[in-house]
Amino acid sequence: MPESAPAGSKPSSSVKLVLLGEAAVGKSSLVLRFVNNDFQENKEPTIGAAFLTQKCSLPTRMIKFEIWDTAGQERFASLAPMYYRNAQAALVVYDLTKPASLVKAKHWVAELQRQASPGIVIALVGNKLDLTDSGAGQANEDAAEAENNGVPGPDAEGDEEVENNDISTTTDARKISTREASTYAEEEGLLFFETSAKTGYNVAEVFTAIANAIPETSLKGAKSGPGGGQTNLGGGRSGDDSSRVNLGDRAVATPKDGCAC
Ligand SMILES: Nc1nc2c(ncn2[C@@H]2O[C@H](COP(=O)(O)OP(=O)(O)OP(=O)(O)O)[C@@H](O)[C@H]2O)c(=O)[nH]1
Ligand SMILES: [Mg+2]
Repeated sequence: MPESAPAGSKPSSSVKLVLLGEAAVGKSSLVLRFVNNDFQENKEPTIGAAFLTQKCSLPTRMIKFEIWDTAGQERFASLAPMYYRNAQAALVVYDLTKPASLVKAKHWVAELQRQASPGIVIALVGNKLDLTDSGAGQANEDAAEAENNGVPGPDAEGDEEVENNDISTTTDARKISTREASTYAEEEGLLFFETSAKTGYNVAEVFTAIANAIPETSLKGAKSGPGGGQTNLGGGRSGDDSSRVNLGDRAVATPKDGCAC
């Protein structure tokens, strides 16, 4: 049941969202873009997990995302269930220049389908679109006007890939076609986006689509903690993407409130 809201404002609901995916695909960068509208070229790997919050304003309600950004390094993989437990939404991220990262993403999707909450909304996200011809023209979020949720040319014949004649400025590093990933996403009933955390392309759109896809019945009041209940608050810094969950110390950083998307 949604949290009660002050008179005259929209009802507000918390949504626990987890990011999963191979190391270095850009999970933290997507969160940093969404929460702080920022990007770091050489972002350090996440240790354990990071926790941030961000609000997303829909026409009829306010969604407060409680975001668990997990570490992709294999040594942290066994901790993931504690973050996706009770999650209402998941972003499963791959790097569309790295085929192995899509294989890993499919494993995460299968694990979520097996073990996470039955109604979990899953979005498959192909990140680093800026490294491809189809992303090269998208200088910033303004490009998000493009058709098909901003995914360039998924239904064009010969999805490999959209012609971009500006060869002087681009090198297409794409290794996973839009069609391959979108077909898989459709088969599995996932939302699907291609994004660039670097340019911001399609990032807010992913979260907005998730917010819209959460069934009314699964919306509930604020919760925090990796398991959706208990939180051990430690001495982490609040308010930026380096708010970490250091599992060795059982310390959880203080959540940060961002502005509405
Ligand atoms: N070109 C480009 N680089 C990106 C993009 N997103 C992230 N990166 C870079 O990729 C590297 C890894 O990004 P992270 O956000 O740390 O990746 P991660 O998935 O959080 O990695 P782990 O925390 O180790 O699981 C960093 O150097 C980022 O700057 C993107 O959209 N485009
Ligand atoms: Mg990270």
